[in-house]
Amino acid sequence: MAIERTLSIIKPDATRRNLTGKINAKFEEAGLRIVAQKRIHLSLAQAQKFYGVHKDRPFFGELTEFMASEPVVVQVLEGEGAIAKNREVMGATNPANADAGTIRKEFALSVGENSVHGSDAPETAAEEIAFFFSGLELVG
Ligand code: RTP
Ligand code: MG
Repeated sequence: MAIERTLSIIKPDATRRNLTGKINAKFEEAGLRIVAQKRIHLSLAQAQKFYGVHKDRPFFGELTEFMASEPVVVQVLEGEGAIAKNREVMGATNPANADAGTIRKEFALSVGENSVHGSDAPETAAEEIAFFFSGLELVG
């Protein structure tokens, strides 16, 4: 399995509840290295651009308003098979369906306020990392 990088976002429901450290511990325990990280407050336009793939879904308004409601922590995680590994550590989108020990099982409030985002494929990971970070900010 190759070393990969993936884009992770700790969402407003989690930053608001001071869960950044506990969530980062889950990533690090799984062997994912945090090679870039910053706290930002997305504008609504930035959230709409980031989630453009979902623009026709019924939850688009709710999702983008939530993501712009309070600060988020955006980060790049690196490791063997990092894209799939991160999604394993995150758990299912709906916390009711997430496995025990996953971030969403332990911390998510609902299917919308589900604490973390993770890229879903190599192409989206590359696009999403470039959306938030310049090459200079990635410290491997
Ligand atoms: P993410 O993109 O945030 O990592 O989550 P995901 O792949 O597990 O889920 P996705 O289908 O890509 O949906 C993106 C985000 O939209 C919100 N959502 N709300 N109300 C709903 O039924 C609903 N469905 C999805 C969630 O915040 C989800 O993470
Ligand atoms: Mg997704």
